[in-house]
Amino acid sequence: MIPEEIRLGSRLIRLVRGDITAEHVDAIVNATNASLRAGGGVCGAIYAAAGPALAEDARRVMADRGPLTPGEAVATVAGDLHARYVIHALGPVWHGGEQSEAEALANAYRNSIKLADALGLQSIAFPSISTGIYGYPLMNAAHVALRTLRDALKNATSVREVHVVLFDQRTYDTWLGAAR
Ligand code: AR6
Repeated sequence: MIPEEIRLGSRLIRLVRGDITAEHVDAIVNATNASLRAGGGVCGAIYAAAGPALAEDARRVMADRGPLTPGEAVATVAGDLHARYVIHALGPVWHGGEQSEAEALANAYRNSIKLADALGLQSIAFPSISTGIYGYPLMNAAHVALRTLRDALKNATSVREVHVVLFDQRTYDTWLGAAR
């Protein structure tokens, strides 16, 4: 089996090197902050590529429900992206590993898949949540994410294809190592 594709029956996890804003999927996951502000990193890139419709919808969601806690996920429109929704998932800030970071990271992936499934979506693209500005150790995060994605996909009724879009070579190589 080629390491960048993990096949689970009719389901698939594919590791892709690239920019998540170029993905054509039903939902693009954003590694967000608690208040869905544009911010930097992948979040800034997604807001810039999506245009004002996404930012407007994010403000509406925030006004309705208030800030996210780590591990939560909410959906907005995707604006100009080649997707139907953006799912904003809040990963944990790394504090050394003793503050339930792994659980919160797993929840961010699991809740995103659950939300996509509830929306009847088939394909979803994730970035490497928490491993940039939030400082989560990369190999550790990749293992938690892959385990969680594999289990969540088994339980999904609608979602069949997950892309994990890794922006730089080091991140891609580390995820590949974790997948092996
Ligand atoms: N496509 C795919 N991955 C990307 C892209 C892109 N266009 N740009 C960056 N990455 P980060 P976090 C990678 O810092 O650690 C934001 O400001 C990046 O190289 O974006 O969860 C939010 O608003 C890294 O591998 O997210 C929050 O405040 C990965 O995406 C905070 O940062 C995640 O890095 C969240 O921090």
